[in-house]
Amino acid sequence: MIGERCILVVSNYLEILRVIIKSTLFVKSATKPSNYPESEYPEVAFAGRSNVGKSSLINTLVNRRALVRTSSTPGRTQLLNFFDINGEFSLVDLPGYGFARVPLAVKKAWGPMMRTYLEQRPQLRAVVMLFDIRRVPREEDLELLDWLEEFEIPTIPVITKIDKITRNRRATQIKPILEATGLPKDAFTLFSALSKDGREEVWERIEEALELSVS
Ligand SMILES: Nc1nc2c(ncn2[C@@H]2O[C@H](COP(=O)(O)OP(=O)(O)O)[C@@H](O)[C@H]2O)c(=O)[nH]1
Ligand SMILES: [Mg+2]
Repeated sequence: MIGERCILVVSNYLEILRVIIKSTLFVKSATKPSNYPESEYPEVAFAGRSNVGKSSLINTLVNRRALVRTSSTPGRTQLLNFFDINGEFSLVDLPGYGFARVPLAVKKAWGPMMRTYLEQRPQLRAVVMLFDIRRVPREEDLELLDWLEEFEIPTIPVITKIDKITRNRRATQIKPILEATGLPKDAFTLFSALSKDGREEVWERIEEALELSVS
């Protein structure tokens, strides 16, 4: 896509962390709307290429080491995985993309599966979109941003694995991400599952999107 990107970026306007994790539960996996959980809890989904750190981010947010399975052999998950948090809202681990050794049929199914979810999930309040600090965004990343724009879904852009890059090289590493996405630097939260940097800020933005009341 050429030209200005017009994404609804979620702010962290409140800067107060309110959510307390009382319970976490894997609900189910699904590929199509008829299998999505019927709950009407507000929902936030996590998207990005395989191995970018989606599952690690969710585990870090909820303080569980392995609520969501993480993997060093990426590309297997081609399902939407739904998690219930506190019986108040849902987090969804979306299927990754961009792993070379995935059958063509699986690759082809990804686009329609994602578009269908983004279009047909009214309780979806925001998508956390992850970018690896060491990688230049690729076609599917930009395609996803186009869909988020098209369906007017509030977006929380996150740059992950910042622990892999020394502090003084970060600006240089981030530049191609800013250029490819057309988003300003302050649209992104910098995150590390290792150091937990950025955890609070991601939560603040999720809360903003969920409009959670003080509990
Ligand atoms: N150093 C570092 N490694 C990470 C970070 N986030 C994820 N990883 C590692 O990257 C690999 C893929 O992570 P995973 O969460 O499974 O990615 P997913 O495929 O997007 O769900 C795993 O080996 C994780 O331990 C991070 O912030 N820092
Ligand atoms: Mg994963």
